[in-house]
Amino acid sequence: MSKENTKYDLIIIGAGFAGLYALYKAIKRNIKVCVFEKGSDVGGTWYWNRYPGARCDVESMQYSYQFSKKLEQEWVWTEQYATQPEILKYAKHVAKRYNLKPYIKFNNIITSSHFDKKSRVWNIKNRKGEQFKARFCIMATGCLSSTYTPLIKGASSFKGDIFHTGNWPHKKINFSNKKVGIIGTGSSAIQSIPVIADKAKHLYVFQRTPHYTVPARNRSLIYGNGDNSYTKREAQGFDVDLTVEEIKADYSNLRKKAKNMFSAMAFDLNKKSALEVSKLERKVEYESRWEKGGVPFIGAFIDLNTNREANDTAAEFVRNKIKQTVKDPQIAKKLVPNYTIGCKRLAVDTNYYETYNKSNVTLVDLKDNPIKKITTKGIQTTQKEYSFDSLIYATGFDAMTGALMNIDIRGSNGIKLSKKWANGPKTFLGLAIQGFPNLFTITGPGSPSVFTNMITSIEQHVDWIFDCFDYLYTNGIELIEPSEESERDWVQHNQDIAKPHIRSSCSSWYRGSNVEGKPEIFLPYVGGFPAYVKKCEEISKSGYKGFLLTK
Ligand code: N01
Repeated sequence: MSKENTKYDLIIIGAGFAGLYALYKAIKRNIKVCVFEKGSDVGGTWYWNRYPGARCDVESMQYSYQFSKKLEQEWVWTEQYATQPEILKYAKHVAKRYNLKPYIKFNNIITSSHFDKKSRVWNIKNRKGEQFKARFCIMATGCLSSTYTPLIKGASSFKGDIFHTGNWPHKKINFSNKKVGIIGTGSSAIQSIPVIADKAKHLYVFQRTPHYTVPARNRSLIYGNGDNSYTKREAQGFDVDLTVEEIKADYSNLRKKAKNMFSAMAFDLNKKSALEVSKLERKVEYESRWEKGGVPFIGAFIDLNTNREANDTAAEFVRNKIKQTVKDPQIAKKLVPNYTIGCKRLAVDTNYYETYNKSNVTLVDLKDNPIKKITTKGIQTTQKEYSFDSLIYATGFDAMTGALMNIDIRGSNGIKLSKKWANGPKTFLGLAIQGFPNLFTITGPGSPSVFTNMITSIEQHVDWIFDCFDYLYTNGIELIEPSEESERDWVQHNQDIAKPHIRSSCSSWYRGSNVEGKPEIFLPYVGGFPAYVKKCEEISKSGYKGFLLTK
């Protein structure tokens, strides 16, 4: 086995949107760089999540890179919400357009990354036993890339086909005339259930907690020259879809508006409180957003994420929609969530609730009827055994920390990341970790990441890291890591602002509560994209205050 031991300036782990952009920047700067990628191609989350119905819930005109105006203008999206294959095609296009692939080692699983204090380099090993060295290491391993499969008694005895939505096979799976069981009702399940139900002989949905979802109202994007600018249409209240040419003509304005929003997504946010308007005005606002579709539903009023009473008006509206849509009142009752809306990530769907009106769909409420075990034929609950041909785990991810903790990362004193994070992740800005010099995490825990348009957050992180590289090179600094104090304060600040937030009011992967044994600590930064960017800029402008710099 070859022990390559090649030395790079920079090693990037992961060739999703984060890794690709970091690579692009490294090549531009003539940095000796190498990317390691587990998959056989680029795309990260969009390479793995190929389940039926997978698409993005951020508008495609916004879910794209903005580092190149040319790229922005030339790429053609076809739908309001792009499908997984289209997003993957985009990632491949970017890799080809900027000739990134020669720098990527595919089918390459990194197993360890150890910092050697003496030589000041990271020693990185892959599963084949090959070793590489680098001065800097960027972990572009993704927030939702380590799938979570709950340990259910008897799981290995199931004789049919087993799938996980987050690690879907690369061939077409045909569920026609098949009986299918799906565990979970989060975003992935909500997208796939209607599509699978269209084909399957029977679909059993095993639901532990009902999820809120709003209609996507996905549509084809309109091409053809219009004469209204984005700003003009904005003044009209976004009632009319813009043509793609109109959006592209005013792209920078759209991007600017997005960057001023909590979620780094441009949408119409009502500045009024839900509690200051009449019941009728509330209803009109919710109805209009329900009709327009998508996550902007949660922007109906300014305080839906911060005030429980306000939140309950939106939650009640959706609960009524579920009851109106699902014909069987007993089934509707099971689908109605009783917690705050937007606490778990608000899902966006096409015909989700309608699917429960189909005769080939059975909702199994695990609250009344818990799973006892998985059998050779299906799932045995306390009440009965459900038999099927295929079992799908739509059970989500070991979010934000899983992919990092899966690698044996050791810092300057040999300390293991998994040990340091045993009681929850500790980072400064979600970008860097005390005791782990010259290592950066893109959209790591403690950054806004999953609350935002991910591509925008990725670009902001990568730009910040490369500006930092420039500073280090210019000033002859060899090592950078956060101070203990700045890391401690950032972790504390994160927890302080998360505590009163609606997103802390239920159990979810944001808090690590979905994975058995994972410490419950709020993972993403909940202060919003603009506040976060301001903080990052203050730090870089101050000569990296809060970091220890060693010449
Ligand atoms: O995962 P989830 P996901 N027994 O963790 C259930 C992004 N995403 O893959 O709620 C029975 O949300 C669990 O039940 P409960 C998006 O950020 C984006 O769906 O814990 N059930 C839940 O219902 C999203 O939030 C897009 O009680 C069990 C489900 O499994 C994130 O990815 C599309 C169980 C897991 O839901 C994750 O979504 C898809 C058990 N032992 C995903 N364990 C778009 O852009 C877990 N569950 C549109």
